[in-house]
Amino acid sequence: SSNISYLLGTSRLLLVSNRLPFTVKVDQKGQVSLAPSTGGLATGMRPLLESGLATWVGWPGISEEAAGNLRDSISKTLRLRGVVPVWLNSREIEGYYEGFCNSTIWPLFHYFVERAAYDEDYWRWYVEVNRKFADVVLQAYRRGDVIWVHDYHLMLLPSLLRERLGDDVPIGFFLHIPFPSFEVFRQLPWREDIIRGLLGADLIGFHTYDYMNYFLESVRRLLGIEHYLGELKYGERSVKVDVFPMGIDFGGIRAAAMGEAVAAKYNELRKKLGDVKVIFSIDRLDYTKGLPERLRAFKRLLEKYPEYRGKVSYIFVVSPSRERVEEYARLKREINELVSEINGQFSTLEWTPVIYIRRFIPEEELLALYRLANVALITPLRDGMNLVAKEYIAANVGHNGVLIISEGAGASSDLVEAIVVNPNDYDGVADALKRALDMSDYERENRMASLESRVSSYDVNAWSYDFVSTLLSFKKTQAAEIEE
Ligand code: GDG
Repeated sequence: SSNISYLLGTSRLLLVSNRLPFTVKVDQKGQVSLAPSTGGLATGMRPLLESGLATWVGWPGISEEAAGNLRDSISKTLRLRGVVPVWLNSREIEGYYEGFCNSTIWPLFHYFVERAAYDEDYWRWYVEVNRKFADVVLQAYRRGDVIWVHDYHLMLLPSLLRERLGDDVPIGFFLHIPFPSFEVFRQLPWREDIIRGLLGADLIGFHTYDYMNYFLESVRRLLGIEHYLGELKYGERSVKVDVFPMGIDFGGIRAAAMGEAVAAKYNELRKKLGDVKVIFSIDRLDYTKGLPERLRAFKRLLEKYPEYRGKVSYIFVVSPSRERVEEYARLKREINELVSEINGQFSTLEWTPVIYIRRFIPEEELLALYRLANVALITPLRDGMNLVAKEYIAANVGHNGVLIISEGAGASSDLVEAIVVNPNDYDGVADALKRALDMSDYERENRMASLESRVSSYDVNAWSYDFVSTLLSFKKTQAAEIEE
């Protein structure tokens, strides 16, 4: 972040995302507290906020009604931390967040086409809330600010800001989820609005080349605009499109994983588990993460290779997410059934095949589990990047682990020394598990060392530096060309 400071000079970075790096909690006595939000975006960018280089605009995670008469004092507390809240009422949360964001865009962009709801009202709320964000950003904006908008909740915002701030203000946009192929994207009734909304930015970033190319193809097919080396003309302006595979706070995670608290937790868990090998995964509860499929693959391992019975346990952590969307309740039931089926069929008095933890676990425990795990089984059906895979590499300090990653995760194009699998191929995943469990020390060491050097060299600081410097230098060339 010190590099970024050099880059920014006297400018401020104005980060805009749906969620803030803090979630506001109000307890029964009306006491307000701020809990740091987890997730890659929050942990990755929080240092920029704490160093005073950035101001952050976003939704505090509770409704305006729930905040009630504490609203203004919460806003004040947040402002002292460099955060500007966008308050949403429960109608807006329903229509925009639970509706258009999580019931239309999220399923469609992850290729769950039949789950995508096309609802005029959702769309109207999406437009409305994007406008609301624009108003708050404009109030927070100071001359010289560099604006960086994040993710699928705010795809109209770049254009809304451009209209009101003019062409000189640098505006970047980064998409944290996949951008789907044109055949899927075209199903969206508001496809052109979305594309035009995004093209208000100077720089549009994606995790992988595939996502970038799908986006460029959509621009070409819908607007007839061709690009040259990722640059295109939109009206009078130029727009650059590029790839920035998001990283993690490698140094921070490595240091914490080697710290005393995690070591104590690690020793405690190791003792409790005895000498079984551990397969581990952690995901938010989400149908994109391939959770039932993964349980079926683990079951296949126990059926196909009975020698692992009693020898390996799967620690399966699912943290709560978007509880109010009906799809998620159904998924929870399906997982419950599969876990009890596997445990009912294979458990012994000494051994439990699937250790299912369905709650948010503290960071120390998470890091201890990363250190402990012989195999990290990260097999989402689709995932923009997947930071868990990268965190595992940072925290697996003893190099005693093997990473299995799905080809549906953006991270699979970064982490080429992992074992790459198709998450729908249960036999293939079972075989990959066997291969990982039986891997020689030599091969495991080598793979882990290469993965480690990838993940440590392009960490989250390098990522944000890369994005902001690309945005600023692109802006500078533009200005120079206009002067000529
Ligand atoms: C989106 C994209 C993309 C989860 N449960 C617990 C916990 N976590 C932390 C993990 C990790 C983060 O949450 C999850 O990040 P992912 O990248 O794996 O997935 P999404 O939340 O879906 O994020 C994704 C990302 O944006 C960034 O661009 O990679 O593809 O979908 O940091 O550690 N942390 C703790 N306890 C939990 O129970 N402590």
